[in-house]
Amino acid sequence: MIDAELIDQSNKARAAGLGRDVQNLAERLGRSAATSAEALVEALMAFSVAAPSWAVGTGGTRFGRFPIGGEPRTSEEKIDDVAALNALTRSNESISLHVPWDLPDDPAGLKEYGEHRGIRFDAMNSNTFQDNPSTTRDGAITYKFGSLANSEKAVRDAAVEHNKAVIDLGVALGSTALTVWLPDGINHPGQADHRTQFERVAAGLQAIHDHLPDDWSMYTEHKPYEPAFYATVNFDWGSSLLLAQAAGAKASCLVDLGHHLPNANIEQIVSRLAMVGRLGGFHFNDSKYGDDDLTTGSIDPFQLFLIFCELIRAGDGVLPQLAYMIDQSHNIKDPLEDLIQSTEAVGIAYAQALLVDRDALLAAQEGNDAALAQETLQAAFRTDVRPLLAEARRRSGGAVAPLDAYRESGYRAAKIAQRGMQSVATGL
Ligand code: RM4
Ligand code: MN
Ligand code: MN
Repeated sequence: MIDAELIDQSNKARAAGLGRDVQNLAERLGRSAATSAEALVEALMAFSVAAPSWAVGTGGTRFGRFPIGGEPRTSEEKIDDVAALNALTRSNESISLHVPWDLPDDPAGLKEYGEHRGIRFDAMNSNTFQDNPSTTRDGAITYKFGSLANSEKAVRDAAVEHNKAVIDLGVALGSTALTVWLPDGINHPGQADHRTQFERVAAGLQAIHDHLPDDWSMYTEHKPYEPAFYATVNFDWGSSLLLAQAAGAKASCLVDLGHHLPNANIEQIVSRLAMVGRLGGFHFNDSKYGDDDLTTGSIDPFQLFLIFCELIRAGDGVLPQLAYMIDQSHNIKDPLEDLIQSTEAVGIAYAQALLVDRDALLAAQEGNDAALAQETLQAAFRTDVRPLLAEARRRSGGAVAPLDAYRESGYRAAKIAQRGMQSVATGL
């Protein structure tokens, strides 16, 4: 664990500087109660973004993987890493499991393990993009040609059963949501029929939906390509919406920021889905070309800001309660450092979106004053809100400078000593 004493020492050294920065910012902001420094700090203190269990290890690429060492070997060790992250940020209070990469023998024990470390279980993820022991059954069943859209009924049934089992496991862990990202699609034109595939997936999702407990939600996550490269069944937000509608009332759409064709206007997609009440959640990451899974906000922080503006618009001034998660693959950075940076980027975009003078923006929009509308957005986006994030962390018991504190803690070296240099977290 990250020692509270260490965080305290690290914060003490930064206390005076932070105090001055917050004070300066408070004087400059303070326009209205809703956008005061105090209101922003409180909003940030209440915000948490889930960490995926598969991102606490290095992901690698199709061409290779460079283990950083000390990577978690079990779901318990993944929880340890998220707990360490949360000790620093106080904004990552839950972990999202991927099954069967995470397949506890003793769910009640794992739940308790999380509880002792202050970590809840976020949305569950089902994996039908690989064969796995619980569904392949002696090689008779394979997802090579898809799961819910497979031409063989036995495979489709196995995929539905896997999702139901993931829901049951989630119930035992105290989770309340299932995210379904499917591999189904077509690699070669003519290989399968678009419509038949879609109808099969819709029917499968319906069956899975009917297994959800009353207080559960289900998220359909679209992606334009990968693992299928000619067409994927759930390829865009339109298909995702149709599938969520077909699945049932508890289903809504999950937007992974890396799952769009180049130049897609993601904030507009967010607006549309929110408008029809089917925006379920996010997988945060950033990208230049495709599903690059880079550090959130590292390539296009303005887009992230605009997405949060749409969220605040949807919640009429407050952030809607959706499933917020980071979904990244860390190739060359220490995963925990990358998650610290991504969490910070999400918080920055959130705070900046809260800062937007919504009345002024509306007046500019209704008055067709494009220049003033831009000024209004830029005034918020150009504000360095980082002291408010640091203050929110400090008040919650986290680190003013989480990356520095992480390095000072020697956490990675300790984990290398404990877990070894070649440990592996996920099953890819
Ligand atoms: C996919 C997608 C899913 C994630 C897998 C590992 O590209 O983003 O959300 O579960 O990767
Ligand atoms: Mn994702
Ligand atoms: Mn992805």
